[in-house]
Amino acid sequence: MKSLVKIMAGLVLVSVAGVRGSIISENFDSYAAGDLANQGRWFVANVNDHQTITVVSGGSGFDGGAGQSLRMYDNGDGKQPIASMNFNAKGNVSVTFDYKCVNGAHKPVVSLRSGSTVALTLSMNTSGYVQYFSAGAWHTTGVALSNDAWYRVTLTTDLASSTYAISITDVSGGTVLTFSDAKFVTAVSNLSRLVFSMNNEGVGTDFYIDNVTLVQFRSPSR
Ligand SMILES: [Ca+2]
Repeated sequence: MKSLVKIMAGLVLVSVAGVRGSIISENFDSYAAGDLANQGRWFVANVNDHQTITVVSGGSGFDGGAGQSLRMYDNGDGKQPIASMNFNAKGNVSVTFDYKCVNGAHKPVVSLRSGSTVALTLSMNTSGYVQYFSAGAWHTTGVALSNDAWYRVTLTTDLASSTYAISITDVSGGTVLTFSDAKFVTAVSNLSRLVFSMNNEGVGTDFYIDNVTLVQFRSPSR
């Protein structure tokens, strides 16, 4: 029944928003546990004695903890561990992922890029507040996430206005954050790269990602 509801919800989404299909669908459950060393379409960088990016047992809280997830850890030597995936999208995209921060909120980062140009970047400050970067500064959304809890994050772009909507829910389905006017860092005409990373000061950062999906769609005006 659950999957039928999902399919029906998907059909509604197609008819309303003109979704053109899923480009990325990654639950990390098919990998052997261990380093995510450039497996599949993933590209991993800056992993060494101080930084690890590994597939670990224990999946998203949205899956009841079953399966596996991606763990990113940094105990600091000035490098930024990066896990990224390239894709080829025309028009706007919506990216969703499950997220849990365990050991402090020290700047986990997600960004969407067009080639090497950062279109948007979303992070948390050291108090856990969700923030986006634009016009040379971080801007808080006014909402903090708790440590050790899974959240489902959805980012939906509007290339025409260089803005994006942020939606975050918790495992009980409750809305944690809806923010419709986050600004891009740089205006772009297309998006082609999804990046999970952390800032240089992310010492002791330990966060998990699961159920990464990315769909592309064209709004009626594009
Ligand atoms: Ca999983």
